[in-house]
Amino acid sequence: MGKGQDGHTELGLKQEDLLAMHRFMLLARYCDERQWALNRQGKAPFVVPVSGHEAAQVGSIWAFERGKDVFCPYYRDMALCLAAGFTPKDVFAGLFGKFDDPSSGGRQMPAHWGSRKLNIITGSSPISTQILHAAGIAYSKKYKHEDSVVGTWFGEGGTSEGDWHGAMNFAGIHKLPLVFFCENNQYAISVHESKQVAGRVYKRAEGYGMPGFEGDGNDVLESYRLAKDAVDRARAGEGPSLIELRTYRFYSHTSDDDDRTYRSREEVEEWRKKDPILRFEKYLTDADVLDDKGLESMREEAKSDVADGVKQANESEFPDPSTGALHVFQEAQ
Ligand SMILES: Cc1ncc(C[n+]2csc(CCOP(=O)(O)OP(=O)(O)O)c2C)c(N)n1
Ligand SMILES: [Mg+2]
Repeated sequence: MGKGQDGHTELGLKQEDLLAMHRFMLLARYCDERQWALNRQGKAPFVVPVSGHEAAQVGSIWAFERGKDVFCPYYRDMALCLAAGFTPKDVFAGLFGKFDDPSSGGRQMPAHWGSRKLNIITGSSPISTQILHAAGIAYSKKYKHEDSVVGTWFGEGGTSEGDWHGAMNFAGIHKLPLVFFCENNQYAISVHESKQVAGRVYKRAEGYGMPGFEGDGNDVLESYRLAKDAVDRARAGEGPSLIELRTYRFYSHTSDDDDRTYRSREEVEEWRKKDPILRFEKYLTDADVLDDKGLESMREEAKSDVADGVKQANESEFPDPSTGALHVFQEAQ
C-alpha cells in the first residue's frame, strides 16, 4: 500500500472487489450516457437515468449474497442491477423492448427491473409498492427459517407513501431480515426534499423500532460499510435497518423531464464535482490499486462492453405480436 488509503481492508474488501465495484459503476455510467443519447436521437422512447447514484447502489448491494438474498429495487437502480448480474445487453434489450429483455420480454416500461434468476422482484410503476413486497418476502423468509436477507431501495420521495410506513412498521414489529435503503437525491421529480420530508428520513427508523443510519451515498465504501453492518444484523436475526444514502442525480428525473425548470445549473455543477466515480478513482490511485493507465484501460473496456451491449440488443428481435397476452391471462391447460 503506497500513499496509503486502505479503508477497504478494514471492511474485508479485497482488491478484486474494488475493481469489480468500479467496473459496475463505470458500466452503469456508460450505459446511462448511451441511453440518454439514444433517447435524444429518437431511438429509445423513455430513459430513467442513474448517473450520480452509482456508488450508493453498488456499495449497498455488495453487502448481500447473490443467489441467496432477494432484491426489491426501484426504477433508478440500474447500477445495482448490473452488480446483481444484469449485462449491458440486458439493459438495452429492456430499453428497446426486445423479446430477450430479462425484466419482461419487452412488455414493461424500461427500468422496471426484474429477474427470477437473479432474485430481483419486478417492480410496478406506482412508487413504493416494492417496499411492501420486500416486507412480505422478508416475512416469508423468516417464517420458513430460510437464510436469506431482503434489500429494498427507494427515493426520499417514496418515503411519503403509506406503503413505505406500512412496510417499515410491519418490518419493525416482526423483526424482519430486511434492509431499507433510501437513495436521497433531494428531489422527487421537481419537488425538493424540504417540501417532502419533515425532519430526516433516517431518524424515522426509531419510531418503527429499528436502527437508522445516514451516510454519504457518493462514497461507495461508506455505502458498503453501512449496508454490510445492516445485512449482518438482519442475517443474525436482529431485525431490519433503515439506511439513508445522500446523493444527487446528474440528469433530469427521466428523459421526459427538464430539470432546468426547478434547479440551477450551478447546483448541478457543484454536485458533479462530488462525482462518485471520480471519487473512487482517486481512492484507487491513492491506495495504489490502479495507476492512471489502469484507470484508463478500465474505462475503455467498460465503454466497449456497453457498445457491444447496444449492438447485440439492436440486433435482437422484438417480441412476436402473437405473444402479447402472455402472462396477462391464464393460459388454457
Ligand atoms: C404512487 C405514485 N405517485 C406518483 C408517481 C409519479 N412519480 C414517479 S417517480 C416520482 C418521484 C419519486 O421521487 P423519489 O422517490 O425521491 O425517487 P427519485 O426519482 O428521486 O430517485 C413520482 C412522484 C408514481 N409513479 N406513483
Ligand atoms: Mg429523490
